[in-house]
Amino acid sequence: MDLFDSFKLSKEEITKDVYLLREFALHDSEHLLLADMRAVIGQAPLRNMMTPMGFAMSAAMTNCGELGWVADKAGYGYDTLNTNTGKPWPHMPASFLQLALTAAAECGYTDFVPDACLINQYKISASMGLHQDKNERDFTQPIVSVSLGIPAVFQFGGLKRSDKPLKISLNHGDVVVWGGDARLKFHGIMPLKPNSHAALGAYRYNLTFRKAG
Ligand code: MD3
Ligand code: FE
Repeated sequence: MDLFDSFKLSKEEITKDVYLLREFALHDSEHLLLADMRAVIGQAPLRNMMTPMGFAMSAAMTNCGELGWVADKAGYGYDTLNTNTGKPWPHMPASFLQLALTAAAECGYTDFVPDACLINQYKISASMGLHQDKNERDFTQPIVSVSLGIPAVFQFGGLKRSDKPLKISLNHGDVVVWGGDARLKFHGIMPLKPNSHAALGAYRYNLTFRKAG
């Protein structure tokens, strides 16, 4: 009998190459994860970036790790510096890296080492339209996403924007690993419904781990 016997891993392949690990982020060290997230946000404040089209995104964002995802007039992509502070992004906390590595390994991605973690903060009614993640160099590397705070409905479509998306609810602590054929599929977040979470208030946070460089 060891500590790990007390938790039965829930892993479901919801559609090809998309693994949902319900509450996976709660088993390790949830409190450390939340404290580390607050510390990153303290060093690199969340802000609503502007798209190249001149629209403010409704999710507020920041990053940690070697590279950070940014949107500005020049386009979308990864940068080693936070343009708001002129400084490098905060280091990826050990609790973040540990969670991303263990989740990826559970799904067969044993050599995934993320160099970027995008933090998205959604307030009530914020959303993210259907899009593809294609600013990374190597699409054979998976993406690990961690949902925290109030629930959201995630939409997962196909390789064409017009493909009818599947909808799933993502709750506090849920982790999703996307790889293989799922890596370039359209996805988005429906507008958040009013709700509240004991530790995080009326917000949803998403940590998205990527090997970008
Ligand atoms: C499916 N974020 O930041 S994470 C994003 O909940 C983004 O904040 C959403 O989409 C969020 O780009 C969804 C889940 C996710 C991330 C990357 C994917 C799903 C993905 C890449 C390919 C397919
Ligand atoms: Fe995305």
